[in-house]
Amino acid sequence: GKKAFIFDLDGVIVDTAKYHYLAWRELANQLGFEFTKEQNEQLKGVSRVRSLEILLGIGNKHLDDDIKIKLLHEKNEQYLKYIAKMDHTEILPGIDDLLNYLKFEKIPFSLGSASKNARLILETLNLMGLFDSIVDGNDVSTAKPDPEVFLKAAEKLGVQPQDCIVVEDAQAGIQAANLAGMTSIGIGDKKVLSEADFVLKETSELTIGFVQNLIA
Ligand code: B16
Ligand code: MG
Repeated sequence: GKKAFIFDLDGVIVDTAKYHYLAWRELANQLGFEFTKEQNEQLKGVSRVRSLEILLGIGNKHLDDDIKIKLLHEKNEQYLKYIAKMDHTEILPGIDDLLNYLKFEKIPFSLGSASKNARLILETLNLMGLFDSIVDGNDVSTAKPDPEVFLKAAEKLGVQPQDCIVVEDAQAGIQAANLAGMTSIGIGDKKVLSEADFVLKETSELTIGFVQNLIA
């Protein structure tokens, strides 16, 4: 059948992970504990609510639900301040060329992200119009590794799951793609992303040549 691509946002299209990290670290410091870059790896691809639970676990903090809701709001406000300063130059290497190539070849592609800020980020980067469909944290009831986000994207594109190729930087995202019966490409560490069908170290390796071979 007709092939299609589904792209994760954070860590694939743009490096927003650094801004998530800064905002979560500020929150941790405010609560009186440290939060390292290594610990931040645990939050990649994970929903906002689950991220707070992991963070509070690291700091060994037990808080009431109403305080947690307030902290989630504060973290997002802080994150949005960073996002607002972001521009087109922060799109990860090779991604712009690849999206334009797919567009030219009429190969459809969708976003498949856990982020509730995905649409805002794509607007900021001037990429919104390029995507044939967008499925993000507002559209799903279950988070990765559940395949819902990618299955919804395939449905919106009108393409069978087995014809979809997912590009992901998080282990939970690769698991979701595999559960959806899709081809998975991991961007990052081979050890972390060992379940992926293909692993590339960085987005610059996701070349037009690589894609041509894959869909040939
Ligand atoms: P938000 P992705 C994920 O985006 C991030 O990797 C993860 O760190 C974040 O907690 C999650 O989105 C929710 O983001 O707070 O903006 O709703 O990698 O699935 O594109
Ligand atoms: Mg990601």
